[in-house]
Amino acid sequence: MLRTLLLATTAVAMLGAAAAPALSQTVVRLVSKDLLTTNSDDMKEIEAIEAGLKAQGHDIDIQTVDLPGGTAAYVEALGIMLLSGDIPDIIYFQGGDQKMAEQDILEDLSPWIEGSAHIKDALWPHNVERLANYPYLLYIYPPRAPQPVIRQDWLDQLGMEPPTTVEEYEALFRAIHDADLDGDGTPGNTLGLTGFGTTAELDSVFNQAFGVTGTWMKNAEGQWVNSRITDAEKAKIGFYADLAAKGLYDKEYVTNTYDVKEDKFYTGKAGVIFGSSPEVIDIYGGKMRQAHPGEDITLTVLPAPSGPGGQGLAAVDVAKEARGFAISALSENKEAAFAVLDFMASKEGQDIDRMGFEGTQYTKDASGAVTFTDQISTWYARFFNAANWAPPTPLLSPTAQTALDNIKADFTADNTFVWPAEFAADVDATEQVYRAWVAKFITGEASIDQWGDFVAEYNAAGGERMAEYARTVLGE
Ligand SMILES: [Ca+2]
Repeated sequence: MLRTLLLATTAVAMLGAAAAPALSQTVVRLVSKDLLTTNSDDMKEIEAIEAGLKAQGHDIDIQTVDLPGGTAAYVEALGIMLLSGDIPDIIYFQGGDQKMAEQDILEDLSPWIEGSAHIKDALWPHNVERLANYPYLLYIYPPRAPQPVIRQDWLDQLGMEPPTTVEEYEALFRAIHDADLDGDGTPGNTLGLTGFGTTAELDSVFNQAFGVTGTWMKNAEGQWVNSRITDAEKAKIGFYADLAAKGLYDKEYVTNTYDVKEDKFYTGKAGVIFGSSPEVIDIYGGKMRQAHPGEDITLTVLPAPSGPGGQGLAAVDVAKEARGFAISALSENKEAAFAVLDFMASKEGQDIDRMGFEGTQYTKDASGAVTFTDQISTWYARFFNAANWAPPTPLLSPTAQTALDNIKADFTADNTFVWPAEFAADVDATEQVYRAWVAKFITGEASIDQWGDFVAEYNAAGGERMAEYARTVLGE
């Protein structure tokens, strides 16, 4: 009996020895928004990532944590989980990261990235600057830079080229308005341009044109002031208001939701709208073709115009990433956690994350040439959009590729910074004052001659206090 037991024990011990490699597998816990065990595509991708890592000598079991979707619900649930002491190795933040960084819960990623095999080559220029200012979040995507688009067949009908100056933009909006491009028999009922919520999209191409070079600018006395209250800003808002007064820009932009904005474009009630990213511009093109079956419609990206103050896409906030992946400073598996992120920035990782799966999102012929299927239209990257990755077959239309090339060619860093918590109320109040006055100028409720009233209200709402602080940060 004893002998049998000993033999059995030995057998187990030997089995254990034989299975020893399995013990070297590292568990990495990962929490990310909308990455769920109930989503079969998510789990298929995680399995492919594990297999890809294993092929490179990293035996890692990635265990995902399910949290509610929706930004507010995710941020709240994540905060509760972290404060309870349950801190996964890799954490995706979409807000709420600063207080975790302040409590030393987030790993400084700088040395890891410096020693990385892939991430350091995959970063976009603004990522490099944001990481230098705040080394806790990694979010490898091109910066958001809304760009205007128009139906190419409408440009052709007008016999016009894409506008390259502010004056040519107005001339294009005027031509769209005066023609009957939507063909309803009534000229004058199509807007040149529409938008939604705020004028932030327009600023993307008009800020530099009017000399709004960044968040902080020097006034005539050589002092830093918020660009919101400068003469350059006044000239830009005056231009928007003038377009609206002439019926060329949509006075209803404040109440338009994004789908109302899009609908006006697809139905011919507006000639130009802004797309927030190259991918979104392709979605607009697809929806436009759906709305007009049988017509061969392509969209054209319009360039950032030159104006009295310059030319280019708006400066990009590089104070910190607003969202992204962090590694827990308390993790016992930092090397494995970073290996996962580094793999996602590699060619193998990007092939999975950006293209999905052979036989579903794409097919390969005998020569290895890749053809994307319709399924690719609903596929999205769960991790990164690496600056140095190129698909084997174009993923973007030529139009969207133009938008991406513009973003790559035209990066300017903004001089904004992260506000200390005690300025939160001032930041909110001044932004509200600004948005309210811009709406009043554009709807005609206020005249641009009342600019001084706006500046006084802005400064009283916290603008003066903010500027004083900014001068201590920005120096001479
Ligand atoms: Ca019409």
